[in-house]
Amino acid sequence: MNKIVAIVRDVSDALAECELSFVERSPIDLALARRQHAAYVAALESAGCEVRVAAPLPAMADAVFVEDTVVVVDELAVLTRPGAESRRGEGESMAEALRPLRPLARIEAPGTIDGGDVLRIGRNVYVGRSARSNDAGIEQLRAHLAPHGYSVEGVRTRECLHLKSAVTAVADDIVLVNPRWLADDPFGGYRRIEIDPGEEHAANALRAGDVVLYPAAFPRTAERLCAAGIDLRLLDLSELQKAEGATTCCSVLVSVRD
Ligand code: CIR
Repeated sequence: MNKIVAIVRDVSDALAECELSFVERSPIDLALARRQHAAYVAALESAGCEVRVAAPLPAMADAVFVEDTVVVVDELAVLTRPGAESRRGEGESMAEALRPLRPLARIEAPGTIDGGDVLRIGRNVYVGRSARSNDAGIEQLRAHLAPHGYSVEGVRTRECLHLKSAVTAVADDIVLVNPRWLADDPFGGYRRIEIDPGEEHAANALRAGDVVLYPAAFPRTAERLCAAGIDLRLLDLSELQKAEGATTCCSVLVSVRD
């Protein structure tokens, strides 16, 4: 039997100084952000995940968004080199959390990758060619993953932070897509659910075991997901969304043999 270990990190005191690219800065209620994060962690636990909390980094504004620091597959974990310089100090404590679980590899300069740009569906790995992830980083990721049987394909995005802002997988064969944010679309081989056009940030959903964690802020897209038989756990993530965070970004899920 496999279990899922979910690595998370508490919301930093400095969240209000987060990086922002496509979202206007607005006041963040830190206490509410922490309560919303606690509910997210509880949802992971009730989905059957074993939650482990990485070392706190109170001065690093974006440290709660652990997804960007590492790409995990069954065979190894690749520590990224995030595209935003302010985020490059987040990785070492994630390396500590991952060392017992996977052999570690690293993306080196001049390569950059944000984990939010990396969508794995089975043995297919799609990587956003965004402002955060460059071709050198994608080439290095391919060199780490191809020997283990993964294909790695760059996908151009537009007007959004990461590839997983534009597309995520909600089942083995179903993608949830905002087509307007994809400049390339190699997802024709999957069943597709398009977001409601009035909910442009709605394409980011987190599969955890048999359920999908999803923002309550996108009810019309949620209806489309429910109609397709997806079992949603709705969460209020308003304060993390103000920091341009999404649902996948606050955890790293690692499948581990029990
Ligand atoms: C950043 O711009 O890096 C953070 N404020 C948000 C990162 C969100 N990461 C993600 O969705 N994977």
